[in-house]
Amino acid sequence: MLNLVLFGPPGAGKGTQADFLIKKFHLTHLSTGELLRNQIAERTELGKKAELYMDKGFLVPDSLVIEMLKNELLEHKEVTGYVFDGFPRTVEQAKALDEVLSKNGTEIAGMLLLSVEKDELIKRLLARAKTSGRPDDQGTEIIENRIHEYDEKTRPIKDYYAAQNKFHRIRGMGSVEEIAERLIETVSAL
Ligand code: B4P
Repeated sequence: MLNLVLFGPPGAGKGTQADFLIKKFHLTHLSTGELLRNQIAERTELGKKAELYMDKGFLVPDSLVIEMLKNELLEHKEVTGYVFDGFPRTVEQAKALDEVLSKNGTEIAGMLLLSVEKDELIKRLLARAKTSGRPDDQGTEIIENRIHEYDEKTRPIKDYYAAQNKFHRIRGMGSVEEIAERLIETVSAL
């Protein structure tokens, strides 16, 4: 199996680039942001709890997200690999992911950090706000919260993967196609 973690601040292009990786390497896309938005749309208990955090730009508690991810992995046993998009977002989540993958006899092959300047992140998310309808894209205050959560809770995961020699930084500025080429080159060399 080829399991990749696509990593980066909000607006780095994770969702955008995941599409290229799943096509090129025949992988399954697993976005916790998308799963959570589906839960909210379906008004499930999990969705109602998650919404309280997401709408303000805060991370959803680990226990909720880890449980949801485990259930999702159980549903897709016959896959050739995953692109984990937006998961893990805390060291706790990274450890839980390693545990569940190792129980299935597999592991993360590489963690790919899309590196993008803060001004550009805000510009992209405000542009998306016009069409996405996503409450967490509406306004710089919420977007700043998301970036702050990333800096405080998510960025430290970099060291977790670096210690396993799995960390790769990719420049996330430029056209979508240019960035996809950089990613594909890195993954091909794993
Ligand atoms: P996500 O859905 O993961 O949202 P995100 O971090 O903003 O990334 P997204 O995929 O949307 O943006 P992208 O960079 O692709 O999470 C949303 C929320 O869910 C979180 O804030 C949190 O509350 C919760 N959550 C999710 N997972 C969680 C977890 N594991 N633990 C706890 N909470 C969790 O793209 C952004 C925009 O940029 C797009 O409009 C795109 O078109 C544009 N873009 C991309 N590449 C570009 C380029 N090269 N040039 C110009 N624009 C570009």
